[in-house]
Amino acid sequence: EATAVIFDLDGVLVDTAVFHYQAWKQLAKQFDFDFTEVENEQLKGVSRVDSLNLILKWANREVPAPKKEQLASLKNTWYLELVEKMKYGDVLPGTLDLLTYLKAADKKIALGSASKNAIRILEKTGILHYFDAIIDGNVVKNSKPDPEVFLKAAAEVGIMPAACVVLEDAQAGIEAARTANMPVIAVDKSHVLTNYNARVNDLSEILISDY
Ligand code: B16
Ligand code: MG
Repeated sequence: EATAVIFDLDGVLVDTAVFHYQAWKQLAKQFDFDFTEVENEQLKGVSRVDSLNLILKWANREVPAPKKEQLASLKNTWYLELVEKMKYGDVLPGTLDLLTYLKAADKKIALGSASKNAIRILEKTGILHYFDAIIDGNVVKNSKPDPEVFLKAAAEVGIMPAACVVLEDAQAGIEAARTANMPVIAVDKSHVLTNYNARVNDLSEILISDY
């Protein structure tokens, strides 16, 4: 039975992927690249700088480092404008029930996200107070599939990796959890992920006592 649950953010708790998509699309337009949802899929769980590098590669563009920083920060400004429109309770199906259940059952709740905007998003949607530990893009050196983010989360809540369960919507996150020796439940409506221990369409399908 899991003693701690480590949540990915984007695609598991909140639907911010659509905001990332809009902001990247707007940025790509600046260099005449038509960024589509197919490419956006490949950016799930990928850090901001790695995402920009991929888009530049797809667009066949080379830009110097300072310009890259400028582009990433412009994208983030646009992204945050969309995040600011989020409201209390703007979370994916099953999120509030699961967090409430876990709290009542005295399980540790941690965040393991690549995002540098994680705390703002948890605040805006009203779920920040549930978390015992927040490990995000500001704390982690090596992005998923490196297990660092989940190992740090487990350490911070004081639970052995094997007694944690990870909830993820990206393949890189699943690999990170496996390498961390943690069971992982894929949140994967579209059946595109592999190598997980269990799969759900969304958090409303999770009976955490099973893990
Ligand atoms: P930011 P997750 C990831 O969140 C997103 O899936 C990915 O698309 C994004 O580029 C990354 O966070 C970084 O986000 O620009 O806010 O730092 O799924 O790891 O919670
Ligand atoms: Mg995700």
